[in-house]
Amino acid sequence: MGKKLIDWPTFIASFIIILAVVIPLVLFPEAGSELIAELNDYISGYFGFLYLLMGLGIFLFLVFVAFSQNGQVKLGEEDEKPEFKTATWAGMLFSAGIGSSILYWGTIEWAFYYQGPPFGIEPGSQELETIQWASTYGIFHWGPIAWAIYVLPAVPMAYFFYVRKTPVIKISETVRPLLKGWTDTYVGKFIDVLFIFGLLGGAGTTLALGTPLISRGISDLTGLEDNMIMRTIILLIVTAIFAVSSYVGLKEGIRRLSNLNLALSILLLVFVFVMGPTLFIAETTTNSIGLIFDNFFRMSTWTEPFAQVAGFEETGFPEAWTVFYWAWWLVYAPFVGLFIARISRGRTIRQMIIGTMIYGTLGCLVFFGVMGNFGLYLQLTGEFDVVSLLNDEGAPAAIISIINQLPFSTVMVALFVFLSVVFLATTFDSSSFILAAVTQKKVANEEPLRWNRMFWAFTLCLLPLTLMYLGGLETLQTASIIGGFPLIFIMFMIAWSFMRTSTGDLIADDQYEPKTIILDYKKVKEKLRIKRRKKKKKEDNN
Ligand code: NM2
Repeated sequence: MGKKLIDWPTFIASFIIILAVVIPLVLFPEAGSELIAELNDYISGYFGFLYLLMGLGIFLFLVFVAFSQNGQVKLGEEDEKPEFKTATWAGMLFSAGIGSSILYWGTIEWAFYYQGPPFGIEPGSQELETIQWASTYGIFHWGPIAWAIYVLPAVPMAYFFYVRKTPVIKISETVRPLLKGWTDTYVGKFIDVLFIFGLLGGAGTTLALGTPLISRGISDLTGLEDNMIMRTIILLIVTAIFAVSSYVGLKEGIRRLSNLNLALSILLLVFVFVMGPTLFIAETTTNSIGLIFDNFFRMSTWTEPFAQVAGFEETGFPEAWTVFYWAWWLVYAPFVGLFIARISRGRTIRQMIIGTMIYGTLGCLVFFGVMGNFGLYLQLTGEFDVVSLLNDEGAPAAIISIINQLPFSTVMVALFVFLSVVFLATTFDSSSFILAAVTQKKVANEEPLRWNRMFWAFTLCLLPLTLMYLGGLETLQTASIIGGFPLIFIMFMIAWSFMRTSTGDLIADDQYEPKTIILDYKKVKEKLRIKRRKKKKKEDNN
């Protein structure tokens, strides 16, 4: 069974961590919930600004890289054409980075902001301001900074793949230029375990959010009661769908399903846009674009600093939302980054960075613009009181009810549930793939061992199951916030390592011209050596 292939220290350490989190929570749910709430307050309260700075920092750094000499580096041979057409590339990029959560938050995020607006706006008193931000803030949280967080690890990975020709799958490998020999010791393993810890937290949030949504939808369609048993069964069935298809080698099947998902998502969006309040959606979304451009830096740095000391009422908005989101994107970044790197052969670093930020943002903008503003429209016109339902019965109920307001409501709810199931199954697919790959010493034929993938697929269920039992949005968010914390520092190391390596390579090549790069690092070293020798000779002669 290829046991020799397993990197046991990483494997066991990761498994122990997950058990160490899950078992106490199951045994002591109340004390566990309290502890989680305290940890959340502590990390997001004291270090929230760090997450915000990281987000903005990564964005500015990547814009700099894209337009610097490093950005012109071609990921592949000098005259190579991009492996995928741009439209295909953008679609793949989007499916890799986005899962069922966009159905959830895209439809309902506005309703949270409508009740708890940002920037100290009094809910109910400044109606226009409140509405404007309600329809806009979600787009910001799924916008350029979020996608910048995704693409940062992709940059060194793609560079190592296609320029240095060294395959990189573990996150510890991307910081090798900095860690050097330490990468192969426990320091490197520790970094990989931290990444696994983060991903388990992020996937925990995703699965614990997505499952109740599916459950509510099925209950709506079938009349069955939506309860914990049904949710548990759904989570296990989704895992099993993925596990079986992956075990019998239906990898192609999952990929097709995920393409189908993209097509059906577009269908859903077009349907809602055309059959729903088309002009309202178009105008509100356009308005949001302007609002974000105008307030980009304000939104990315707003920490609500004076509330505590000056006695204003503290809303906790930045911690509950922006900090949570940056953490959530962060925990997914290393593995989505790996995927982005894989599909970007033949592009330049600049194209990869700017393309990811633009296409990713546009995709999310359309989702939030159409789905969110449809819900907002129902609320504002009084056609349907989404907010009351949200407060009484929770987000999944509110989301399914919004979809129920569409023409052909049963078909649309069924479509929505189907989309969520496939989105969740693909999250299992990619997350378990990467968890298995990271816990192996070697990955033969680019496929981790099957049993190892199965193992992680089912292990992935443990945390969301526990989180669902504990309940509460904050609990789910905390999983990502805690999981993401160590990654802030790792991201910094990744950026540093990349600059060190790529700039070193570029400087080393005196023949450097835009779009030509050194593909062979040994050659670079040789060149450097010759240069040094020549210099020394000159000095000796003098
Ligand atoms: N992100 C995009 O749950 C999902 O849809 C996976 C979530 C990080 C907010 C990604």
